Amino acid sequence: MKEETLDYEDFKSDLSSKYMGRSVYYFDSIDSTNTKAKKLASKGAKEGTVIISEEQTAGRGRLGRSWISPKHKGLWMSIILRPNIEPINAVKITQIVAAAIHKSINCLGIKSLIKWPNDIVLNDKKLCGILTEMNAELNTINYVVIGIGINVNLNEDEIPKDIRAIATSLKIESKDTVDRKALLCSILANFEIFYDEFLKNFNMETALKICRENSAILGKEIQVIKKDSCLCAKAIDITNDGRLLVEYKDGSKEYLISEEVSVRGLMGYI
Ligand code: BT5
Repeated sequence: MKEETLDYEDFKSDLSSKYMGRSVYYFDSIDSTNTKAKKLASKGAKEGTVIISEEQTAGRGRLGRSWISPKHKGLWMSIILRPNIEPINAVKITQIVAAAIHKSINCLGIKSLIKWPNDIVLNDKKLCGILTEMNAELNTINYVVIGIGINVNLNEDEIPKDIRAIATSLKIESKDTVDRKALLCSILANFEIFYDEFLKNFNMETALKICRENSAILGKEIQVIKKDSCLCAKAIDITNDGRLLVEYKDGSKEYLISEEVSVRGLMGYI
Protein backbone atom coordinates (compact mmCIF):
# COMPACT_ATOMS: atom_id res chain seq x y z
CA MET A 1 0.00 0.00 0.00
CA LYS A 2 1.31 3.48 -0.89
CA GLU A 3 2.08 5.62 2.15
CA GLU A 4 0.00 8.74 2.60
CA THR A 5 2.28 11.73 1.93
CA LEU A 6 2.22 15.37 2.96
CA ASP A 7 3.14 17.19 -0.24
CA TYR A 8 1.19 20.44 -0.81
CA GLU A 9 -0.76 18.82 -3.65
CA ASP A 10 -1.94 16.17 -1.18
CA PHE A 11 -3.49 18.56 1.32
CA LYS A 12 -4.13 21.93 -0.35
CA SER A 13 -7.80 21.21 -1.03
CA ASP A 14 -8.37 20.58 2.69
CA LEU A 15 -6.52 23.69 3.87
CA SER A 16 -8.61 26.67 4.97
CA SER A 17 -5.80 29.07 5.96
CA LYS A 18 -5.02 32.15 3.87
CA TYR A 19 -1.22 32.21 4.03
CA MET A 20 -0.10 29.67 6.63
CA GLY A 21 1.12 26.67 4.65
CA ARG A 22 0.34 28.17 1.23
CA SER A 23 4.00 27.98 0.25
CA VAL A 24 5.36 24.53 1.03
CA TYR A 25 8.77 22.91 0.65
CA TYR A 26 8.25 19.18 0.88
CA PHE A 27 10.96 16.55 1.39
CA ASP A 28 10.99 12.79 1.54
CA SER A 29 13.98 13.00 3.86
CA ILE A 30 15.99 15.87 5.30
CA ASP A 31 18.41 16.48 8.16
CA SER A 32 16.22 19.00 9.98
CA THR A 33 13.27 21.06 8.76
CA ASN A 34 14.32 23.87 11.13
CA THR A 35 17.80 24.01 9.63
CA LYS A 36 16.30 24.14 6.13
CA ALA A 37 13.74 26.75 7.21
CA LYS A 38 16.49 29.01 8.53
CA LYS A 39 18.35 28.79 5.22
CA LEU A 40 15.20 29.57 3.24
CA ALA A 41 14.23 32.39 5.59
CA SER A 42 17.63 34.03 5.23
CA LYS A 43 17.10 33.94 1.45
CA GLY A 44 13.76 35.74 1.81
CA ALA A 45 11.10 32.99 2.08
CA LYS A 46 7.85 34.62 3.03
CA GLU A 47 5.74 34.49 6.16
CA GLY A 48 3.73 31.31 6.50
CA THR A 49 6.14 29.20 4.41
CA VAL A 50 6.13 25.61 5.65
CA ILE A 51 8.95 23.09 5.39
CA ILE A 52 7.78 19.56 5.89
CA SER A 53 9.58 16.24 5.66
CA GLU A 54 8.51 12.62 5.90
CA GLU A 55 11.57 11.94 8.03
CA GLN A 56 14.43 13.83 9.66
CA THR A 57 17.86 12.31 9.95
CA ALA A 58 19.14 14.94 12.39
CA GLY A 59 15.99 16.38 13.98
CA ARG A 60 16.82 18.89 16.69
CA GLY A 61 15.37 19.60 20.13
CA ARG A 62 16.30 22.50 22.40
CA LEU A 63 19.77 23.01 23.82
CA GLY A 64 21.46 20.67 21.37
CA ARG A 65 19.20 17.71 22.11
CA SER A 66 17.98 15.46 19.32
CA TRP A 67 14.48 14.67 18.07
CA ILE A 68 13.66 11.28 16.58
CA SER A 69 11.55 11.57 13.44
CA PRO A 70 10.84 8.24 11.70
CA LYS A 71 9.52 8.14 8.15
CA HIS A 72 5.79 8.74 7.50
CA LYS A 73 5.02 8.46 11.20
CA GLY A 74 4.74 12.02 12.36
CA LEU A 75 4.37 15.65 11.51
CA TRP A 76 7.90 17.02 11.28
CA MET A 77 7.66 20.56 10.08
CA SER A 78 8.78 24.16 10.42
CA ILE A 79 6.93 27.42 9.83
CA ILE A 80 8.69 30.65 8.83
CA LEU A 81 7.31 33.82 10.43
CA ARG A 82 8.26 37.46 10.07
CA PRO A 83 6.45 39.20 12.91
CA ASN A 84 6.87 42.93 13.27
CA ILE A 85 7.42 42.72 17.05
CA GLU A 86 10.26 43.25 19.49
CA PRO A 87 12.59 40.21 19.64
CA ILE A 88 11.78 39.77 23.34
CA ASN A 89 8.18 38.99 22.39
CA ALA A 90 9.03 36.14 20.06
CA VAL A 91 8.91 33.57 22.87
CA LYS A 92 5.19 34.22 23.16
CA ILE A 93 4.70 32.59 19.79
CA THR A 94 5.65 29.22 21.30
CA GLN A 95 2.59 29.45 23.58
CA ILE A 96 0.39 30.41 20.63
CA VAL A 97 1.60 27.41 18.63
CA ALA A 98 1.12 25.09 21.61
CA ALA A 99 -2.47 26.30 21.99
CA ALA A 100 -3.19 25.77 18.30
CA ILE A 101 -1.75 22.23 18.33
CA HIS A 102 -3.63 21.40 21.51
CA LYS A 103 -6.91 22.60 19.98
CA SER A 104 -6.36 20.51 16.85
CA ILE A 105 -5.51 17.37 18.83
CA ASN A 106 -8.56 17.90 21.04
CA CYS A 107 -10.74 18.07 17.94
CA LEU A 108 -9.70 14.46 17.31
CA GLY A 109 -11.24 13.59 20.67
CA ILE A 110 -7.82 13.14 22.28
CA LYS A 111 -7.36 14.99 25.57
CA SER A 112 -3.79 16.24 25.55
CA LEU A 113 -2.29 18.76 27.97
CA ILE A 114 0.24 21.55 27.45
CA LYS A 115 3.46 21.37 29.40
CA TRP A 116 4.98 24.85 29.50
CA PRO A 117 6.98 25.94 27.60
CA ASN A 118 7.12 23.71 24.57
CA ASP A 119 5.56 20.28 24.97
CA ILE A 120 2.20 18.70 24.40
CA VAL A 121 1.74 15.65 26.61
CA LEU A 122 -0.68 12.79 26.89
CA ASN A 123 -0.98 10.39 29.81
CA ASP A 124 2.20 11.85 31.32
CA LYS A 125 4.25 11.29 28.18
CA LYS A 126 5.55 13.63 25.50
CA LEU A 127 3.58 13.70 22.29
CA CYS A 128 4.89 16.86 20.69
CA GLY A 129 7.81 19.25 21.02
CA ILE A 130 8.14 22.80 19.72
CA LEU A 131 11.47 24.41 18.86
CA THR A 132 11.35 28.20 18.35
CA GLU A 133 14.42 29.76 16.75
CA MET A 134 14.96 33.37 15.83
CA ASN A 135 17.27 35.60 13.82
CA ALA A 136 17.12 39.20 15.03
CA GLU A 137 18.91 42.53 15.29
CA LEU A 138 18.70 44.57 18.46
CA ASN A 139 15.16 45.80 17.86
CA THR A 140 13.89 43.90 14.85
CA ILE A 141 13.22 40.32 14.04
CA ASN A 142 14.49 39.09 10.70
CA TYR A 143 12.62 35.82 11.02
CA VAL A 144 11.29 33.28 13.47
CA VAL A 145 11.26 29.57 12.72
CA ILE A 146 8.77 27.44 14.60
CA GLY A 147 9.68 23.75 14.52
CA ILE A 148 6.91 21.32 15.34
CA GLY A 149 7.41 17.61 15.93
CA ILE A 150 4.29 15.54 16.60
CA ASN A 151 4.36 11.79 17.10
CA VAL A 152 1.31 10.76 15.11
CA ASN A 153 1.36 7.13 13.99
CA LEU A 154 4.45 5.70 15.69
CA ASN A 155 4.00 2.28 17.23
CA GLU A 156 5.63 1.59 20.56
CA ASP A 157 8.54 -0.31 18.99
CA GLU A 158 9.26 2.69 16.75
CA ILE A 159 10.11 4.82 19.77
CA PRO A 160 13.72 4.22 20.85
CA LYS A 161 14.00 2.27 24.11
CA ASP A 162 15.78 5.06 25.96
CA ILE A 163 12.81 7.45 25.60
CA ARG A 164 9.95 4.93 25.61
CA ALA A 165 9.10 5.75 29.21
CA ILE A 166 8.66 9.46 28.42
CA ALA A 167 7.41 9.50 24.82
CA THR A 168 4.17 8.47 23.17
CA SER A 169 2.17 8.94 19.96
CA LEU A 170 -1.44 9.73 19.06
CA LYS A 171 -1.78 6.21 17.67
CA ILE A 172 -0.45 4.53 20.81
CA GLU A 173 -2.83 6.48 23.04
CA SER A 174 -5.94 6.42 20.84
CA LYS A 175 -5.29 2.90 19.49
CA ASP A 176 -6.14 4.18 16.05
CA THR A 177 -4.26 5.49 13.03
CA VAL A 178 -4.60 9.27 12.77
CA ASP A 179 -4.99 11.18 9.50
CA ARG A 180 -1.82 13.28 9.32
CA LYS A 181 -3.15 15.49 6.51
CA ALA A 182 -6.26 16.49 8.46
CA LEU A 183 -4.20 17.20 11.56
CA LEU A 184 -1.71 19.28 9.56
CA CYS A 185 -4.47 21.38 7.96
CA SER A 186 -6.21 21.89 11.27
CA ILE A 187 -3.01 23.06 13.00
CA LEU A 188 -2.14 25.51 10.22
CA ALA A 189 -5.67 26.96 10.26
CA ASN A 190 -5.87 27.27 14.06
CA PHE A 191 -2.39 28.73 14.28
CA GLU A 192 -3.14 31.37 11.64
CA ILE A 193 -6.19 32.54 13.61
CA PHE A 194 -4.29 32.82 16.92
CA TYR A 195 -1.22 34.36 15.30
CA ASP A 196 -3.25 37.00 13.43
CA GLU A 197 -5.04 37.86 16.65
CA PHE A 198 -1.66 38.28 18.35
CA LEU A 199 -0.20 40.49 15.59
CA LYS A 200 -3.28 42.69 15.44
CA ASN A 201 -3.10 44.01 18.99
CA PHE A 202 -0.60 41.80 20.86
CA ASN A 203 -3.59 39.96 22.18
CA MET A 204 -2.87 36.33 22.94
CA GLU A 205 -5.82 35.87 25.28
CA THR A 206 -7.43 32.99 23.45
CA ALA A 207 -4.16 31.08 23.26
CA LEU A 208 -3.24 31.83 26.87
CA LYS A 209 -6.63 30.68 28.09
CA ILE A 210 -6.08 27.36 26.35
CA CYS A 211 -2.53 27.08 27.79
CA ARG A 212 -3.74 27.82 31.31
CA GLU A 213 -6.88 25.68 31.29
CA ASN A 214 -5.08 22.71 29.79
CA SER A 215 -1.77 23.00 31.58
CA ALA A 216 -0.05 19.81 32.70
CA ILE A 217 1.85 21.66 35.44
CA LEU A 218 -0.11 24.61 36.89
CA GLY A 219 -0.87 24.04 40.57
CA LYS A 220 1.67 21.21 40.72
CA GLU A 221 5.07 20.75 42.32
CA ILE A 222 7.72 20.76 39.63
CA GLN A 223 11.48 20.73 39.26
CA VAL A 224 12.97 23.85 37.71
CA ILE A 225 16.07 22.73 35.88
CA LYS A 226 18.62 25.37 34.88
CA LYS A 227 22.18 25.05 33.61
CA ASP A 228 23.71 24.59 37.04
CA SER A 229 20.76 23.95 39.33
CA CYS A 230 17.62 21.97 39.94
CA LEU A 231 15.09 23.35 42.45
CA CYS A 232 11.62 22.24 43.56
CA ALA A 233 8.86 24.80 43.09
CA LYS A 234 5.13 25.12 42.64
CA ALA A 235 3.91 26.24 39.20
CA ILE A 236 1.56 29.14 39.91
CA ASP A 237 0.55 30.79 36.65
CA ILE A 238 1.42 31.51 33.05
CA THR A 239 1.68 35.29 32.79
CA ASN A 240 0.14 37.42 30.05
CA ASP A 241 3.50 37.56 28.36
CA GLY A 242 3.93 33.80 28.37
CA ARG A 243 6.33 33.37 31.30
CA LEU A 244 5.86 30.75 34.01
CA LEU A 245 5.46 32.06 37.56
CA VAL A 246 6.82 29.65 40.15
CA GLU A 247 7.07 29.75 43.93
CA TYR A 248 10.03 28.08 45.64
CA LYS A 249 9.94 26.32 49.02
CA ASP A 250 11.34 29.42 50.77
CA GLY A 251 8.40 31.50 49.51
CA SER A 252 10.38 33.39 46.87
CA LYS A 253 8.86 33.69 43.42
CA GLU A 254 10.39 33.76 39.97
CA TYR A 255 9.16 34.43 36.46
CA LEU A 256 10.75 31.85 34.18
CA ILE A 257 11.60 32.47 30.54
CA SER A 258 11.30 29.47 28.31
CA GLU A 259 14.79 29.50 26.81
CA GLU A 260 16.45 29.22 30.18
CA VAL A 261 14.79 26.29 31.83
CA SER A 262 13.32 22.84 31.58
CA VAL A 263 10.60 21.75 33.95
CA ARG A 264 9.86 18.24 35.14
CA GLY A 265 7.38 16.71 37.53
CA LEU A 266 8.66 15.39 40.81
CA MET A 267 7.86 11.88 39.66
CA GLY A 268 8.88 11.11 36.09
CA TYR A 269 8.37 13.37 33.12
CA ILE A 270 5.34 15.43 34.13
C1 BT5 B 1 11.76 19.74 21.87
O1 BT5 B 1 13.01 19.81 22.39
O2 BT5 B 1 10.82 19.21 22.38
C2 BT5 B 1 11.63 20.37 20.49
C3 BT5 B 1 11.47 19.35 19.41
C4 BT5 B 1 11.22 19.98 18.06
C5 BT5 B 1 11.25 18.99 16.96
C6 BT5 B 1 10.85 19.61 15.64
S1 BT5 B 1 10.58 18.43 14.41
C7 BT5 B 1 10.55 19.62 13.18
C8 BT5 B 1 11.58 20.66 13.54
N1 BT5 B 1 12.88 20.35 12.96
C9 BT5 B 1 13.77 20.06 13.92
O3 BT5 B 1 14.97 19.74 13.71
N2 BT5 B 1 13.21 20.16 15.14
C10 BT5 B 1 11.84 20.60 15.05
P1 BT5 B 1 13.38 19.37 23.87
O4 BT5 B 1 12.43 20.01 24.83
O5 BT5 B 1 14.81 19.72 23.98
O6 BT5 B 1 13.15 17.83 23.91
C11 BT5 B 1 14.07 16.93 23.33
C12 BT5 B 1 14.03 15.63 24.13
O7 BT5 B 1 12.79 14.95 23.88
C13 BT5 B 1 15.11 14.65 23.76
O8 BT5 B 1 16.27 14.86 24.51
C14 BT5 B 1 14.47 13.29 24.06
O9 BT5 B 1 14.56 12.98 25.43
C15 BT5 B 1 13.00 13.55 23.78
N3 BT5 B 1 12.60 13.12 22.42
C16 BT5 B 1 13.36 13.01 21.30
N4 BT5 B 1 12.60 12.65 20.26
C17 BT5 B 1 11.34 12.53 20.73
C18 BT5 B 1 10.10 12.19 20.14
N5 BT5 B 1 9.95 11.94 18.83
N6 BT5 B 1 9.00 12.15 20.95
C19 BT5 B 1 9.09 12.44 22.27
N7 BT5 B 1 10.23 12.76 22.88
C20 BT5 B 1 11.35 12.82 22.12
